[in-house]
Amino acid sequence: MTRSILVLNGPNLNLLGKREPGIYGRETLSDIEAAATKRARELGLTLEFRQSNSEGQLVDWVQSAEQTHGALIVNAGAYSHTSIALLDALRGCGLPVIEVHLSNIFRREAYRHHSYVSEVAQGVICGFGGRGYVLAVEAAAVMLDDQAP
Ligand code: CA2
Repeated sequence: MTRSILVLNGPNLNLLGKREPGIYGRETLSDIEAAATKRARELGLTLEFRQSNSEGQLVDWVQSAEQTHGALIVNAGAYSHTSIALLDALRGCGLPVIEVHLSNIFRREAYRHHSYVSEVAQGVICGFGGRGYVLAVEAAAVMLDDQAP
C-alpha cells in the first residue's frame, strides 16, 4: 500500500479566510495545506492536496485515486449533503476514506446533519477547523500502518 494521501476539497473551500471569517475562521486553504503537508512529512507520508468547485472533477479524482494513493481525506463541502455521484465514486474507490469538516455540522442547520460521504467513510472529523485535516492525516497514517504487510 502506497504511503501517499490524496486530500480532496469541494466547492467554496477556495474562499476560506477570504470571506465569512465568523463561521470558518481566518485560515486559508493554503494554510491548511501547509499544516497537513508538514504533519504528513513528519509521519513519512506524501500528501497531494486539491480543491474543485466541480462535482464531476471531484468524481474524476476519486476514480483515479487508487492508482497512486493509499488513502483519501475528503471535505466535500456542500456536496457532502447532496452528491450521490460522489458517494458512488467513493464507495468503489478501493481506498480508506476519512471525512473532514471544518465546522461541527451537527450544531448547524438540519440540512447539514446528513452527509452521504459518511456512509463510506472509515471515520469523520468535524468541528476542529483546519486542525481537523492534521488529525485526519494522523488517522490515515495509523490506517496505512495497520494495512502494512
Ligand atoms: O464545515 C465544513 O468543512 C463544510 O464542509 C464547509 C462547507 C459547508 O457547505 C458544509 O456544510 C460544511 C462550506 C465550504 C466553505 O464555504 C465558504 C463560503 C464562503 C466563505 C468561506 C467558505
